[in-house]
Amino acid sequence: MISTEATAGRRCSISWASTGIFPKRVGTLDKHLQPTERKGQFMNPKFTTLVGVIILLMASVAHGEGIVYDTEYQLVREQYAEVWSDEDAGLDERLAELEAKHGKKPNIVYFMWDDAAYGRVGHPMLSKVTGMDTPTFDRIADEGMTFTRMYTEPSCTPTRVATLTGRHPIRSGLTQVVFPVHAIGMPNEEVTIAEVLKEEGYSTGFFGKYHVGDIDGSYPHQNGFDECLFTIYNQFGSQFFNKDGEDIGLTIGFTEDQQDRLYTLDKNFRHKSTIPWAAEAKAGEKAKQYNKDFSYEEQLRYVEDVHERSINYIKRNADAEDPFFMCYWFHGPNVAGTHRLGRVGDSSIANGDGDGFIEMDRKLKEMLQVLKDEGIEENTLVIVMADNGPMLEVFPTMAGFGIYRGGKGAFTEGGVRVPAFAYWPGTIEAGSVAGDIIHVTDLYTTFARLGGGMDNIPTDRVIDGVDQTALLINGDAHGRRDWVHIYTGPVLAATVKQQFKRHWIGERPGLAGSSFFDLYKDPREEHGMMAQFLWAWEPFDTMKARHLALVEKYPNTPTLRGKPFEGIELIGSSE
Ligand SMILES: [Ca+2]
Repeated sequence: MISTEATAGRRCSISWASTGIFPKRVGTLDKHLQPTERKGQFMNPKFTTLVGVIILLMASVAHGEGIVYDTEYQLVREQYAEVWSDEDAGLDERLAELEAKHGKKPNIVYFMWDDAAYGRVGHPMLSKVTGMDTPTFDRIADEGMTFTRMYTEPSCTPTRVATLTGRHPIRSGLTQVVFPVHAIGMPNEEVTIAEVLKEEGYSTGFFGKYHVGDIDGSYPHQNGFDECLFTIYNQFGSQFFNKDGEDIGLTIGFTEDQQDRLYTLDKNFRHKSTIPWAAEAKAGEKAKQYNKDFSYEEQLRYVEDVHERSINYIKRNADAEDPFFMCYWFHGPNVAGTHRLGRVGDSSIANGDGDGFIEMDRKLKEMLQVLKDEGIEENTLVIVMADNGPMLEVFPTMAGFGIYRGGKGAFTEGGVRVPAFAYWPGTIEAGSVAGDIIHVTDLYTTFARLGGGMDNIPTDRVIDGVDQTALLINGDAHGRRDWVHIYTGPVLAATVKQQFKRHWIGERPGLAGSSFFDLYKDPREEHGMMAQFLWAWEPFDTMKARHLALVEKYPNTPTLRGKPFEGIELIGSSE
């Protein structure tokens, strides 16, 4: 039995773990999960303010002064103030050495793709289970870091907003996936990671699936990106919202062919097929519609063009004086596979999304090769990850693979725990595996730290992302988060703390309910427990209450609505 003191102490003395006296414990940061006399005090806003002031006064906390983190982080940071301060000093030295060596801050390439189950790539033995090989992902895992607990939001738009803003998307009012024509978007007042880095002189590029709004002010070139080719929505528009999509039953009733002729009165119920689903733009200029129409050919042209522009962007910026931040958010592979054009796939599940993964793997390989050829791979952090769990609703176009329960949209692990890797030769330990919890918002704060832009993070709102530079550089068990709140839409659906999880949805009022899970023993969340976790009832309740109390102090922004496609020069349809 390991005492609480010894468990917490592993972070203070790494050598303990290596002696074998204390088996490695992952995810336990907070010494106060179990009830203590301090719990009630944290509910008092005055006390919370006092803690905040104390933290601010501690000169040893050298990073992120003034940032309003979620309460949970404030409490954990207080417990590790000295340890993390020392660790931060070491990290600063390390980063300064790198900067001196390369003559600039690190480039950051953020490669994100759409919808995948944890384990789908980067684990060759599991890849064989689904009948495909993705050697580039395997190589990234071999030569970089695999995150085993990367949490996202449960769907596309929310995750993308979360990572751009460093905040749970409910805080900026964007809790739903944007489809044609919702006419909502990320408020321009949000300060994106591109803006944070731009302020430090970074060049910024966005290529691929953006999907955070269809109204003026929400587009990437209006939110810190210098040059962009971006989708307003997702892949459905180009692939399913057309006659081909209807012929194979993926869409019903979009085209006039399938509309009732006799009783249809309202001609405007269905949107016209001239909706722009992709646009290109430069900062300060008006965006221009990119897609000619809704077709699979247009989708493929887009995927190829995004790739080409990403590669060219890297080449153009490799030798530049300033570092660059590039988002290459792959427009697939879930429904961007090669199967519908009749190409020959390499996977054993040709005609499924396996082909799409293999195509993505090839593109990733090319991109990594360019970083190497340009001589910048040792000064470039590459993050590679999916944005949420698999979209199980379109089986068998997407495989039903998944070791966790649920897919896209679910608050169970299958919805929010995704394949994710970090690659930075010479800096990130090859073949390392992180058991620490990391949330997609953490990338915001971590990128800011690496780019020297912590001071550009706004201090008038809650920031959910915490700096995980220590995890990247010092490795497993150096993470700074042991919790995550999981929203589904605007509802706080579950909370994870350490290896435990509590579902809030389905709770019985007045009783804790069988809603506690031990994710180590029951990763699929199939055995909800109550009696065993009566100790955790109050700590979880308190955790939720203090998270929501901060929302009262810093209210969420209501969903921003506007006129669709304003700010985009439309070219119309070629049909
Ligand atoms: Ca997605």
